[in-house]
Amino acid sequence: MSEIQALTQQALADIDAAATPDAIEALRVALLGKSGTITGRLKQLGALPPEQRKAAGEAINQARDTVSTALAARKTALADAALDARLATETVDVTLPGVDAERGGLHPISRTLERMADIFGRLGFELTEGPEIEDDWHNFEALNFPPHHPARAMHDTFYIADEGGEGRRLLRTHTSGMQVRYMLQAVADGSGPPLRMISLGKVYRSDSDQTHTPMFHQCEGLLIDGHASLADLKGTLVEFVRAFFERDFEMRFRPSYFPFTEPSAELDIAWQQPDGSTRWLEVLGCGMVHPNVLRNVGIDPEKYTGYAFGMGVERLTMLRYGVDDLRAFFENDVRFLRQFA
Ligand code: 2NL
Repeated sequence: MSEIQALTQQALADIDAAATPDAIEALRVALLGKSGTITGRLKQLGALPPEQRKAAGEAINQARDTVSTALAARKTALADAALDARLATETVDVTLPGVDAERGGLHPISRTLERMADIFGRLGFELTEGPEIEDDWHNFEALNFPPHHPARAMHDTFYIADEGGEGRRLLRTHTSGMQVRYMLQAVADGSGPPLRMISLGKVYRSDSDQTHTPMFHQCEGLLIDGHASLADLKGTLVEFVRAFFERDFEMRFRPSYFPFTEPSAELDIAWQQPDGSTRWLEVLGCGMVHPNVLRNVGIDPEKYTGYAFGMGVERLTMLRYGVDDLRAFFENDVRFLRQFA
């Protein structure tokens, strides 16, 4: 066997043994690259006696072609094997069901907040939202709460630590501070009265048991103009209750007390029990705005009257959807929440 044939045999054996694309590339460089063995033989041709050059040249060229073909074939074989291995492990079962994008939904409390804003919006009430940290004046003083009203006590209200006296701040116990701000603003910029607005949002009381949570939501409304009457208040609230529950109820206004309204009332609805009997259920509190409140924001109670109302969002949500445990709204159990989505 000639030397070039032996070299070719060895090269073919090496190529056959190469197990990776990198090994193939290394062999190509070693054999056919600039300083490769076969390239070297071609370079040495010129040193041979002229009569030997033709045969030697043909032999080397043939070796180069053979090796080159073998390299390409081995490279393809390795690539095919790698692809087969991937196909065997990375199988995709196109008959499997697809992965659904889960669609979220609004929390039932959010749904009620939107529902209230929508119904009162159609009745012409402007929606407002405001700060959850209030000062004593906006939360109590302006609203005619006497200095020693129980709601102002430490055990009912969350006060900001280390603050005392007139300017002490607190987590608002109702959204009424917003009605105060709204009235002050309207008087300042001359846009009202007349005015009508609602406020929606979180309120806080230091209270926690089966039927009370330290945070809950409130919706409050206020209308002031030259001739607002108790009849207007009743008409508006009866209409709201019908629209909210999408049902007709027997309703009654029962006398009550709030510091910021006089007279004050609570609105009850006749609720049909599963056993066929009816029960009066309280749904909201309301009344005619106390003259002291109007005076406190610079509105003349001799010229203007107003009505106001307030309701608990959780309470109305429980009634509308038949939820019997307040805590369900705060546990974030999707099995409960997805029923409202
Ligand atoms: C309830 C009762 C009520 C008001 C809120 C109010 C606000 C101003 C003036 C007069 Cl600025 N009144 N708000 C009036 C009566 C009742 O809420 O049971 N809420 C959960």
